[in-house]
Amino acid sequence: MYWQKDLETMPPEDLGRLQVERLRRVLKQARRSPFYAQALAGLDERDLTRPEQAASLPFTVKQDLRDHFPYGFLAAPKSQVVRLHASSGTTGNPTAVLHSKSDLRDWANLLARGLYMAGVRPGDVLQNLTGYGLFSGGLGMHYGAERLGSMVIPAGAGNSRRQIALMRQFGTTVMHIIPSYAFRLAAAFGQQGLDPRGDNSLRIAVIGAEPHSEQARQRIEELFGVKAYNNYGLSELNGPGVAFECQEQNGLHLWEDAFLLEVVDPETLEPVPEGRVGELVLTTLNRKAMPLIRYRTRDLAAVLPGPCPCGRTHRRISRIAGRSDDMFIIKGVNVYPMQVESVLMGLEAVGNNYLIVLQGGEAGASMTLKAELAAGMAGMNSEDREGLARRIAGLLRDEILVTPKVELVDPGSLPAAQGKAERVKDLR
Ligand code: DLL
Repeated sequence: MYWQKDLETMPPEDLGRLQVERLRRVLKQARRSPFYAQALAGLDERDLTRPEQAASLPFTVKQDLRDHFPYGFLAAPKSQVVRLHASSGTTGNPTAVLHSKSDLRDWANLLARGLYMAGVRPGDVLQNLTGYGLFSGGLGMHYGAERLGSMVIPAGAGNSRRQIALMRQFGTTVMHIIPSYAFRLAAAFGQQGLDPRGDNSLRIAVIGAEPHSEQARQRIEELFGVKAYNNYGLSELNGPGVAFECQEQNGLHLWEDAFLLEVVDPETLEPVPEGRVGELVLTTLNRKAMPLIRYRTRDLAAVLPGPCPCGRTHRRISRIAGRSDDMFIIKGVNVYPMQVESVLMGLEAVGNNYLIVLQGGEAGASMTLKAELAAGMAGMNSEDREGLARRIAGLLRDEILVTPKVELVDPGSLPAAQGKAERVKDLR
């Protein structure tokens, strides 16, 4: 049932002690980098005796990584670096993340742990449908699944026809996939006259890399007849496998022997209590080449209270409610795309792709929601379309306090991204 029982079920006090030990070690290591030599000058890590005292350390933000690109965070001799990944950011310098051999070993092990927790076993055939290359989802998941001992098909992103062929030829039982692509893949099964539920051997989907609602997860489970497990991470902190859902599907266990977890109010930077949504702040506890101390992820989630029936003691976080960068303000109201998505995906007649368009103009800002109809609904007459659009506008007004203009379009007519879906187009 467990990949590493001792670590996964470690009593919280022991886990705390392990964290302090590792925190001291990683602070010492971090100060070998040019950035932390300055940022942590004068620190004596032996003063830290409890994990909570990490709150006295300075934060690290993405801009620091950009400003000290490419080697300013390197804390080990360059000859020990064996891999580079980069974050998928679209603006400015990319952020380079450097890994040593032991970093890669630790990362693969964490992923094997998560996959095993979700029910993946040696003998499974895992098709990895995320991009290989600088993106961490490809190679990261690849080595984790190999470490576990499953057979990996390094299919990479896109080319649904070939994906489906591979799945059917090799009897794929597990797929690693970005949620928005899972919907397109299901549609591609249909276009070939195949049933995504019946015409493959899939049992498990591991989904992550972009925010998605609980409703989207349920749709993926139904479409493919699988269990879908959420897997969270970001390249700065390895990539996939920072937190992973167990078979209870009640939040994601964040691996606290590898990351020190804090949740802060993104405005005041003060800690928020358990159960309240805030920004995840993470410290790497094991990294050698590029330790990060109190890294502000920009991702919003809450620590969930109470123990998990699976027996693992590592605290659970809620699914990511959104990134603080994704939030948009319209008519004075803060809105996250996930709020819109959960309304849309709760309606059977609505499909899986949508786009929020924000426009300025003399009459003030406006929000238009373009949503695809569900596959069987393309023939819906205009009167019914208008009725459904009005209903969606009403549900959204209740959820986000703003009434958008809703346009229902035919299935497959909105642009589909190659990698992560873009949900908001801000033309203001
Ligand atoms: O997306 C790492 C990854 C790959 C995770 C494959 C899971 C599966 P980046 O490209 O650096 O790394 O993007 C990281 O994606 O800060 C979140 O905003 C978002 N994200 C990642 N996983 C989830 C998830 C990879 N499960 C950024 N739910 C993060 C919601 C997620 N958002």
